[in-house]
Amino acid sequence: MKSLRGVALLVTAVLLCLSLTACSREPVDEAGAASGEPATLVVGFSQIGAESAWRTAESNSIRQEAERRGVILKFSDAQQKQENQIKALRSFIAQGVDAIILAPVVETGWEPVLREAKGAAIPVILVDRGVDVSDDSLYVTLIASDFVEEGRMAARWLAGVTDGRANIVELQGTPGSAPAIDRKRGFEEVLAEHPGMVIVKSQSGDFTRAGGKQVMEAFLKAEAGNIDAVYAHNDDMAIGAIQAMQAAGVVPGDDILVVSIDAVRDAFVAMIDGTLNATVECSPLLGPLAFQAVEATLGGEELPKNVVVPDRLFDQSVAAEAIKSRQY
Ligand code: GYE
Repeated sequence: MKSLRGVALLVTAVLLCLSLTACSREPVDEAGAASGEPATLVVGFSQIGAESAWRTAESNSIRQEAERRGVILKFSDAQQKQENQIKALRSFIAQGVDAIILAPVVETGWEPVLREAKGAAIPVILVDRGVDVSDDSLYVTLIASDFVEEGRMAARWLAGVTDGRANIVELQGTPGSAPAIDRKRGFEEVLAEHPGMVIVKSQSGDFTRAGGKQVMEAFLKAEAGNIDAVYAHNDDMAIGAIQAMQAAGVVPGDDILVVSIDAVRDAFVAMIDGTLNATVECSPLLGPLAFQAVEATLGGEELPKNVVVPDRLFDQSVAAEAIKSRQY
């Protein structure tokens, strides 16, 4: 595993390289060539949906950065359905956009449409979630957090505060999505070193508050008095689970510890209230990196296949101070 410092250096180097490239490129279309003005880029963004506060923050970041750069953004919300994303990509290809930014809902099933984009010479930049394809030339780069490491961080924190002994219930993200697969994997990797830490129940809450609440209600009924901790793959599900506990007369953050991932504003509010114990940051502010990558690749640059956005963990002891500088 790379050290955090190593990853930070890598990210800095990539940012520098991307920004230098971005500065040197002046896109020119026919009208622009005639007038001497740079052309306006047209970029299609296929977003998953609006299932969580994280997702809304990511959409805002992409929109703001497009506006800041004067890029025409074609924004498509797939309402959590891969088939809608595939339709959006086909429509972007038919319209002849300059580039596509894709946040893929699940990992598999992308090859045919990515081949169509490649056939039309439209570069695809992946943001936030990865895909499982046999040919990685089908996308330019993936800009995302290391979800496996996020899962490890959550488990290490829980092992520390429970002395390695806890009955855990897990609220998983969307089945088949990169963050659900990898956050589970990283968490379980650390649990393997702590035989006293056991996942007693695990189910998907689809990354939503309503899903987290509903699944936690069922867990509380099935495992009454037997749950020491909740591990939620995102803050929204953790907040739903907190509501379920409160309705059942259980004190969240105390009777049952709660650790989740994302570090959205409401997670800090919950930590200050004492109902959430810790959250691992996952930055949704991917707009600047995504458009730097778009401009760099259109300028003919080779980009690294994976740009890792570094994350950190916040607990209740730092929440009141940290919330002042949170941007999402
Ligand atoms: O953690 C969750 C969202 O893909 C990293 O998706 C993203 C995840 C994020 O719905 O809140």
